[in-house]
Amino acid sequence: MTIGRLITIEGGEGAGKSTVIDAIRGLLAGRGREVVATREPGGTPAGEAIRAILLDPTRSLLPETELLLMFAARAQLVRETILPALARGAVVLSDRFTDASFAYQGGGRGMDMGRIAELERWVAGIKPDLTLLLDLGVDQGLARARGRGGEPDRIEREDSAFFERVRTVYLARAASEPERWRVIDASRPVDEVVTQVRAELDAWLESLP
Ligand code: Z5A
Repeated sequence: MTIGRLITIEGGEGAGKSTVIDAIRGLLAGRGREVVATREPGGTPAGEAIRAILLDPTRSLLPETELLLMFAARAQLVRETILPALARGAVVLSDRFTDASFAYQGGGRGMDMGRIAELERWVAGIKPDLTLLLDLGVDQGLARARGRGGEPDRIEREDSAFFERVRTVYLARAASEPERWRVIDASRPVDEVVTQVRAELDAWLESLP
């Protein structure tokens, strides 16, 4: 029986998560695995409605509201999509997961990490098997995100200091759990980033029982 796996892609603004996910879907499918790609916040009809509230730049949300809405969308995604896909033996590729709550709400907003860990245990209940952190400097990431055009969303409107705290938490989490995380230097051209991600993924897949 094939064992399902959860792979998450994390990073700050404009790190290239969507670009990398598009590139690695084919690699996994080429190995004969069912691939289910999803994103957070969102990924289900209810989760996408919650995402619209979370990112609406005209709304003012308390940090507690923001955190709980992130986990409300996650509860729906885990039970509706991720757990059934893992039970079928699929590889789930998620553009962000619970680590983003530690980085953005814990680091960015300064919320209590213990509370977030409690929510992780209660609401998410699962941890990724592998997490790819696309790391790059805050200024470079913000420049890329702005280069895409369009109005910044509610969270993208935060200042550089907020995103520096987000990056610090991501790097600390990666350093504290190196068997789960792979840190990718995302400041390089897309083809170099994708080549390294493919190599990391190949090595990891080979190492699986
Ligand atoms: N959030 C949270 O606070 N708490 C949580 O628990 C969760 C999320 C789950 C929505 O996430 C927001 O929710 C996010 C975190 C917060 N807020 N912020 N800020 P999202 O993932 O949907 O939004 P995002 O982080 O803003 O993603 P993004 O800006 O779409 O970034 P991306 O997917 O990592 O990048 P991309 O779209 O692939 O690339 C961005 C641009 O750069 C694009 O024009 C690419 O062509 C270009 N690009 C990509 N890679 C490269 C390289 N290597 N070189 C040059 N140019 C590149």
